Amino acid sequence: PLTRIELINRLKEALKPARFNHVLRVEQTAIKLAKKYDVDLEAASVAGLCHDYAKQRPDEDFIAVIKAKKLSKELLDYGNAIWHGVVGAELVKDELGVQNEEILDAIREHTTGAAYMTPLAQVLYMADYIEPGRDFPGLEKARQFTETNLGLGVAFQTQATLTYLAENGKPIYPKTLETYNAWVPKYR
Ligand code: DGI
Ligand code: FE
Ligand code: FE
Ligand code: FE
Repeated sequence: PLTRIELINRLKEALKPARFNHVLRVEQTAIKLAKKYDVDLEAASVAGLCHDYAKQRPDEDFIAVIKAKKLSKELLDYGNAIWHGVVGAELVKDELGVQNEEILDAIREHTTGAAYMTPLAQVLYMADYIEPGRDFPGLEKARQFTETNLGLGVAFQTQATLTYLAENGKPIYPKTLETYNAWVPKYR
């Protein structure tokens, strides 16, 4: 496997500076949350660094992977927002050599969440949302909830994201709805 420094060099090549800096902040936030919630720090680092590896790839790359790996055809109805995690994890595996399936699942789920998420996947989902470069209404609440209870943070983000998608008439990926049903009623 690549060392952290080697991974960072690969990410620097793959991403624009703003996205690269986001990835470094997500890594540090994920490590901080991992310490608090007793998650493997090395896994949190790799997941944080690699989660947006594929974000700047052209649509054709994702479509090629969906076909080559026979991933669900319903994926073709979506776009980069969904593909860069779900399909991007395959590129992280094949191009960066990350083999740990728990890390790959955390990357797959980092945008949509999932009904069942490991503590690592929850840490990545929240680190991406609350990293220090973010700025949106509700961010301070999201940070406080995440400090209080990781699941409460997951529920808060999921409710906010679904509300945003619905208010703006955006397509909702079925897994995003499953995440909502699994997490939001439980924490209200
Ligand atoms: O890649 P990042 O910008 O760091 O963050 P992300 O991967 O969490 O992406 C967040 C975006 O993804 C946000 O604008 C909402 C969007 N998103 C999340 N769930 C869905 C979705 N977009 C669509 N169309 N459908 C979803 O279910
Ligand atoms: Fe992302
Ligand atoms: Fe996110
Ligand atoms: Fe991100």
